[in-house]
Amino acid sequence: MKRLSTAEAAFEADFAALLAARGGIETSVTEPVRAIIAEIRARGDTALIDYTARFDRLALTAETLRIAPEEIEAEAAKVPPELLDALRLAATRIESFHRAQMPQDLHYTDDAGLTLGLRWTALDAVGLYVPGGKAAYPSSVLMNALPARVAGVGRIAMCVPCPDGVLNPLVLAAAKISGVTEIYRVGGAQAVAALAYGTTTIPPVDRIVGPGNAYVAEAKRQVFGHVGIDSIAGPSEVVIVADGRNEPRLVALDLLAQAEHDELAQAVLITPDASFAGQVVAAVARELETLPRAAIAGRSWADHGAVILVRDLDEAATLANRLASEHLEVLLDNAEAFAARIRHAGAIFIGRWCPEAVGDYVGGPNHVLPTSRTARFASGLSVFDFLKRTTSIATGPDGLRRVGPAGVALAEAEGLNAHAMSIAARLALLNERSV
Ligand code: HSO
Ligand code: ZN
Repeated sequence: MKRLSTAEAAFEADFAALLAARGGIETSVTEPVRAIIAEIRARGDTALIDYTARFDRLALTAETLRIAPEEIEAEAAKVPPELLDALRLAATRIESFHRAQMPQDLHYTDDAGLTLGLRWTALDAVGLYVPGGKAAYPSSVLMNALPARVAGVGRIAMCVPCPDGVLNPLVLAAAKISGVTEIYRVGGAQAVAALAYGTTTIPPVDRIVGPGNAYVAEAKRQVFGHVGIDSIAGPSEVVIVADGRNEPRLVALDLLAQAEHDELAQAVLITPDASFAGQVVAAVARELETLPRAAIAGRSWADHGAVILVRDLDEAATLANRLASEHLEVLLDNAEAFAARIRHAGAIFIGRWCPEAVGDYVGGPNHVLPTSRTARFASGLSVFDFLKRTTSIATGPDGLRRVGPAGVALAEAEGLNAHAMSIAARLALLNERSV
């Protein structure tokens, strides 16, 4: 864990090093992924079945690639009722928040007499990648699928690797609750390629979302352009701005909640209170003695954790903006006022009773958020990732008379004569008729 202090001369250099340490894209898998995508494009289902046998030790046929509805039912029925209730509560809250995001169309006639429109429509089909193993978070299924459904996407096709054929009941229950229309037991770059280009069994989709390992991320990069993708997620991160009036153990647990995601995750505490900082650091060490995921969380805290001592909360706000973190917790008296000063963060958690984990599961806003300082220019997943806009212009003779001549002038200046004439010829016709 690094200790920084704005009062020290070395601060700017230390802080720059902290910022620079994030990011970095895995590129060593570029070639193998290219080969996998080419195979899927050439041999479709057969290649998908071969790769699944090789990587997941699972023998599939064209009939069993897709998980049958009865199988989904049977697996989902294994989930304890209280856990199903929790999933449903989360789903309801996520759904209503995303419904509230739905934008309005535009349609108005302007001063020149042109009627201008902008209409939002949903994508036809979306692919949702769900990683296998421990990172198969049911909450992430809800966070990816529900915005698509709320946006009005017709097909939501999910791919999830099932090593040795093992299904994850909670993931399947989450898929069912959130309106996923079809589920395939395939993973890796081959699943991304199948979703992007389609096979006999898996019809192609228009956009692929969801987290995955380095192969999945690289495959998404390579199919981008042919289909849309969400942003490629880096390791998770949290910045916590806390004063000395917090319970050190609670702040330690919030830091560890981020650190336990990944050895590369980053948890940063910003505080004006040096003795409080010491108490939090001690509490982190204490909790690590018993935390089940201490190996991961301890590595993350040791390698990427940081405590930044500031002279006042103005400095804290400036640094939080410069860090542009995925998550920002504001554990202060006047937390709302502080949060209002933050412009760069994926999601803000306001007040001492609002740990980031609330937002991971049951808050309502999405937990798929921009990492690695991309909150400077990017946003979390929302209905907008599943919608697109079509604009329209309608005009009759009057509107054309008003704006046409300027269009002709610009077209001529660009040397595009057919453009100029397509307007000018109409203007000429209008002149003749009105004479
Ligand atoms: N904090 C993670 C999301 C997550 N947490 C899923 C628990 N499950 C990235 O925002
Ligand atoms: Zn989390």
